[in-house]
Amino acid sequence: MILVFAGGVGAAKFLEGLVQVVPPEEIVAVVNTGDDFVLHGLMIAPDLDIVTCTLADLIDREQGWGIAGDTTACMEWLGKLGAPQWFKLGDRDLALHIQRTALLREGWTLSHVADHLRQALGVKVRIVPMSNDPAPTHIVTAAGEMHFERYFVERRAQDDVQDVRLHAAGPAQPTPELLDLIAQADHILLAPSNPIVSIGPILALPGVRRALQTTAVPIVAISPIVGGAAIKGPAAPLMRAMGYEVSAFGIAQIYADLIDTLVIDQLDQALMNSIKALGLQVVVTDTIMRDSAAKARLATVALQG
Ligand code: FO1
Repeated sequence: MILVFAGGVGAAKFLEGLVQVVPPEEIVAVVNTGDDFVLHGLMIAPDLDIVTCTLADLIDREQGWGIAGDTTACMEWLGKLGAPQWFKLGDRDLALHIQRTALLREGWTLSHVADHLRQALGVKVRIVPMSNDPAPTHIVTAAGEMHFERYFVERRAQDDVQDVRLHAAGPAQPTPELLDLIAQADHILLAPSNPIVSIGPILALPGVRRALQTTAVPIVAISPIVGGAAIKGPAAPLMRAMGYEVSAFGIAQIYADLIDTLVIDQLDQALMNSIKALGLQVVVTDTIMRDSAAKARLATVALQG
């Protein structure tokens, strides 16, 4: 079994590569829930939905989130009725949140809901939330402390980041099966997601780092930073705020005590020796997932790492 630590868009694209090179039934994605929040009275789970809808080939590929060709009738009426409009939710997207919220209210765990939704959408990869407890990521800025999505979407990541608070609602436990999945995995991959607010929340769960450090299985991470910049999302300001250089070397520093191999882009070839000096193996390749073949190639390289 191949266990992939996943955030949102970058991880979803990487998983689209992985399913081309190994049977999807052999893949388990453990997904960040730090972005989850309540809006319109609904339990929104951005990374779970991005991974699920991408693997279902339903995703809006322009945005990387939301459902392709979705309509916005409900959002328009929500606006007419005075509801917040800053987080764009299409009609089919809302159906996911309505059903998730209904099942959670009936007492289902988030894991059970995520598994039900991915099966309903025909996804063969197992999708496991990192925790069944609320584990919101808050960003501390000069304008105050706020949920990640308010910082990133509502306020367009304009605020200076002073700190990042993971699991800001209090102690969160890993999903019960997560530590077993780590122990049973034949490959453990950290997808090219934001190390601070996408992979970080998973690693911060009690027992996860220790489980990764004690498994004999090689742990391979793919750098989401190429040529000193993130392909998508706020990794740069968040890495800077946490005192890391915004580069593949910064990624290596964040993961140095956990991983065996870091896959970096050929643009970052010059960083190879400084990353090796941290005790890591380095694989240099084209990590830009510009098309299906590129995604499959990257997945193959990561599995060989
Ligand atoms: N990101 C935005 O920048 N603007 C949006 O309006 C937006 C809506 C949205 C709806 C559903 C969903 O699953 C994700 C959505 N995202 C939106 C993406 C999201 O903010 C981030 O990509 C993830 O939380 C980070 O991985």
